[in-house]
Amino acid sequence: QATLKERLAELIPAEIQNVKETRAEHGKKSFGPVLVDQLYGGMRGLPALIWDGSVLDPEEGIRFRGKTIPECQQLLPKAPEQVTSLSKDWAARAAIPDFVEDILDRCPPTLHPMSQFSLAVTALNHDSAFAKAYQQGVSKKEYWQPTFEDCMDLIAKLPNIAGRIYRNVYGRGKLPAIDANKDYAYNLATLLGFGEKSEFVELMRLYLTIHSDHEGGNVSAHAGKLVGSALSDPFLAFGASLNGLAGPLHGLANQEVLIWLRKMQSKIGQNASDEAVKEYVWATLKGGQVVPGYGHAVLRKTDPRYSAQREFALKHLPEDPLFKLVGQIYKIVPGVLLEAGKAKNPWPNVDAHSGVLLTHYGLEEMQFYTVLFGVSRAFGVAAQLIWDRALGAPLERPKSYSTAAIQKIFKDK
Ligand code: FAM
Repeated sequence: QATLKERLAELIPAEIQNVKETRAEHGKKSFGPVLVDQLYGGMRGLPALIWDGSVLDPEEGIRFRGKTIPECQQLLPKAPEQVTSLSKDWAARAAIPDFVEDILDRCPPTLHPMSQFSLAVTALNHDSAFAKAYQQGVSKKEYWQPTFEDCMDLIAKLPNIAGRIYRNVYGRGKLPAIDANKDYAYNLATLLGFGEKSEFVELMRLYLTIHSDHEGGNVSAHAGKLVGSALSDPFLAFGASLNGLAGPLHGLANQEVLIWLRKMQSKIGQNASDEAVKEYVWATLKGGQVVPGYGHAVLRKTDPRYSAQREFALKHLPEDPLFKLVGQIYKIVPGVLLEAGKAKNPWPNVDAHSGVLLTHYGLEEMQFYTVLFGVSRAFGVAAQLIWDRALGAPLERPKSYSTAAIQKIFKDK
């Protein structure tokens, strides 16, 4: 049974050849015009990155290595020995340095969990295998190996970092030890204090999978890729990802959804009528705020990551009042967003549902939700960093223009 690293070493040469042939045949071909609006409009739809790990179709949603979420749920994990050996490897790498524990312990509980998370991850640069190898003059062809080691260490250390932040900020006492005979999701759940709730462990397995990657262009994946392209090690690169994920329009939305739902309940009650809910949604829009958990830069249909969570809720918590409210919102918000006429996608995204599931099992501290999103997103960012180094992805350096230049270039066109 090949280890993950041995399997990668087998796959890389063929992919290098595949890219070489693709560039030889198509390298000089054009996608077509780049519009001035794309420079001002956040590069929407701009062909700019390569990433094979996942592809996002606006209508269908995400495919991980070509498989939809339902297909993944059918197929994984059918190779328990692969999972077991990886779980054991991560358990063996899980401890974090004392000084990183001290950094976390010195953070005031008022420092947002995402800022604490980013501090700790950046500090792991202290023991980076890639940084060390680079100083020792590692050859470019070998970059992917120390990158792989750092990525395994990064993923392995996240449950202890997340667990320590959760227990420090919310006063949950000492961390339990990692169990080398249990999988990653079980250990994460246990470090948070929910390991004895088997349904919560099952929720962690779903949660960690569906948040892991969402194509290469979302802020956290793209930030990691960009910073990694400067040969900043995976800890520095993923620190950048986390700082992007902490944005309310990106990963912080799962916290914002719960805050918005709670504000709505305090304003219009626990069992409000559709009319009252609709009025509240309009009030949010008229107040110049966004409805968190709805819309998407690429999706134009309900996010399959939302649907997968809805199925879990229908199976495990059909009577949960907050789950019912999310269902009521789902009936009302798209119509309002369509009527308001601005959002290109009126449907829910992954964040519209995630906090409701966590709350049901007692993880009610919504300021912590994006930390869990970050633990999961590490899997996608790590995979990209390893493949980018394996394929020799160069420094990313797009061209910027001044508005004066735009006016000059296009004034007679
Ligand atoms: N509520 C209110 N207005 C919205 C909206 C929403 N849910 N979604 C989009 N709009 C507005 C948007 O603000 C923009 O208005 P302005 O022209 O005044 O700036 C207009 O509709 C056109 O925006 P768009 O092209 O439809 O969306 P973008 O691609 O610019 O932005 C999102 C995409 C996700 C940032 C946007 O839908 C949004 O702000 N959603 C709410 C926050 C959220 O749920 N983010 C999480 C996204 C999730 F996928 C993730 O990353 N975790």
